Amino acid sequence: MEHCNKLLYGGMLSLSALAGCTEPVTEKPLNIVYIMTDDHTAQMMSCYDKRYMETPNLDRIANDGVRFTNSFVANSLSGPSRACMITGKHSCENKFYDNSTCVFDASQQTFPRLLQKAGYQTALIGKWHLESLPTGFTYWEIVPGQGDYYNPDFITQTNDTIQKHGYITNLITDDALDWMENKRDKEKPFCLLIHHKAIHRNWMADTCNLALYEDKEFALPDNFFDDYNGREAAAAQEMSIVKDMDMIYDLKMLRPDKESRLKSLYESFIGRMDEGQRAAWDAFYGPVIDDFYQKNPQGKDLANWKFQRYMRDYMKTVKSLDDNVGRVLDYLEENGLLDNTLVVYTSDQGFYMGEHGWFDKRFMYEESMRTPLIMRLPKGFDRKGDITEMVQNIDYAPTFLELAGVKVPDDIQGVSLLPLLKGEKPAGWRRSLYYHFYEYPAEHMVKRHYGVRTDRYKLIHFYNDIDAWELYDLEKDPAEMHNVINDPAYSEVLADMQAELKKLQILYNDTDFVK
Ligand code: SGN
Ligand code: CA
Repeated sequence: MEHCNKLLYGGMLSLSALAGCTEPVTEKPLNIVYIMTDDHTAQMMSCYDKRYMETPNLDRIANDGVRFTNSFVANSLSGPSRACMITGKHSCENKFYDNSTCVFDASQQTFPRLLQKAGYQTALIGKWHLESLPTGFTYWEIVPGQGDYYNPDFITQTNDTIQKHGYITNLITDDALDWMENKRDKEKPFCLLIHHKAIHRNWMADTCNLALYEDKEFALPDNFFDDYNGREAAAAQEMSIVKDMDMIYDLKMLRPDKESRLKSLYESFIGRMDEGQRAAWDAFYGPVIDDFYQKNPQGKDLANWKFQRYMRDYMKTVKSLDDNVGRVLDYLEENGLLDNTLVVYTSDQGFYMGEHGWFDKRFMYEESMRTPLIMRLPKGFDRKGDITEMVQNIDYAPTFLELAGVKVPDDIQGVSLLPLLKGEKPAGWRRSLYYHFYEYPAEHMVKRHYGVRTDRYKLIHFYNDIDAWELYDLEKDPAEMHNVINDPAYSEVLADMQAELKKLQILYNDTDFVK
């Protein structure tokens, strides 16, 4: 019966073959539902990490499908990461290097454009962040820039800006369900990108979730009070929970007699709320604010207080997301779409939950270079459980194209994950990943760097106004606390990693940086 489970090429699933090896009577093309959040890190998903919170709907995807345990981005920042994902190319090739100076060249090749050309209905809903308007979509509705949590504006396909009433994660999902139900051509296969604003800073929960997790206390990560010894660039960042997290904007401790750098930004965000939303917000935060200023914690007590509030706000924001992923899964199930749809859940990068004392991302260190990646597979794909091969967000484009039966253009730098999803163990899978971060000088002051990661080692070069190399042995030092660049015991590893780095820079055309 082996052939009964075989996927036919051309993005078609032979249903009759699956049913009983008779002559094909009908073929259903495969759809793609790609859900991407912003700054949702694997530590905060129970299918990856049991320490903090339950995410039952995300776990449904992982339990019914696959979980990638070594999934990474190429440049840990929103716009660049999205550009890598949509083009299948590193930043040096798609030319969207950073959030602050770049505009995406929307005439370039992207997987939605190729899918649309091949007859797919393509849709994009939510955060886009590439500065130019989307191309290659049958339907789109995006939020301007980062978007707002409450009563957000949306830019429509006619280039109008409309304000919707409600909480962003619900509204994006409403729009996605409405498109699947009412707006698409149901005769055609579809590719729907649902791009959430959540879990981005400043982690504003929906009013119905404000009371959650308040009884939870979390242990500080072991390296929360990192001294950054031997890591000059790590010492220079401005993303410390203790030093840089804003008491009012991030931690919501608004009081008329208190000031902070980002107070006015926070006021503009809560200024978007209607009376009911604002009353619920104040009813929750009022007592927390009073208690905080009365106790006035200092030093390590204040650090711990900030960490607990950060964790709880973040988790409440994830809760809405998880519920809304559940709505999408239910819709697909109820409408008989699960069997011929690939459902992908990922984030535009990982995030620090207090590791090294940080929030934010950007660094090539593990927590931000990693990104969650789980998939529910269409019928006919046998793989279940963990996929341990190293994958990167440049791989999504070729995967989706191959799934749809569209030829993967030669200039795409990612590799299709389809063989892995079919349960094959491809010989000669890549042994290393390339990374390059450019946004500096900028917010959070993470210096420019590039590097290479293998399954065991990581080599990083920080450059521009610094010239610092770092080498980590991830097996012995998974938290990346000991830079062994000058340790003679690692001289052979270093030579090998330098050669690997050069190889990747040539392979991906990042040749200005070859040493
Ligand atoms: C905003 C945030 C930063 C964050 C960047 C990039 N500041 O500028 O903390 O690093 O976005 O995030 S805020 O004061 O506006 O909240 S990204 O995920 O979009 O790249
Ligand atoms: Ca992001």
